[in-house]
Amino acid sequence: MKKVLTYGTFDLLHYGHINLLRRAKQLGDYLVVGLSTDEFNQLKNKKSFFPYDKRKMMLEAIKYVDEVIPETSWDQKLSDVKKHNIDVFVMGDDWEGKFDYLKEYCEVIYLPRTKDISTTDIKNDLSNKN
Ligand code: C2G
Repeated sequence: MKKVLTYGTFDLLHYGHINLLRRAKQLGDYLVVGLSTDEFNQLKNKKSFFPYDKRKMMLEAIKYVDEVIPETSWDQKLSDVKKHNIDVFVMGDDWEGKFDYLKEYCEVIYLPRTKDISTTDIKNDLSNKN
């Protein structure tokens, strides 16, 4: 069984996230998603609209996602790759090159981001409408 791993906040879930998760799953048979906790989001200077448990519930409802684990630190990726026997690590290409250190342990693939959609844009558009 080919296992795939990716990480993210996945707040205000949108089609850019779904495109990423669909393509990630197509690279293997089992997709593990490391979901940023609310505390880790603070380290990422991100304040998500939905708390971790709601974001987790929504991710688990997506047919491409097989397992959701908490992402609590920048440094857990290598141990996650080993612990979960990961074959392929995937991120959107806004992270191009940032995780190449994992190439010794698994395939590392950066997928093109979906254009013209982001959680930040959604928030800005909604606040401008009011
Ligand atoms: N993404 C995408 N296209 C978009 C928006 C997001 O392909 N229009 C991808 C991102 O590249 C990322 C994933 O969807 O691979 C999740 O995006 P975010 O929730 O914004 O994740 P991020 O804050 O980049 O967290 O340790 C890694 C971090 O946790 C990644």
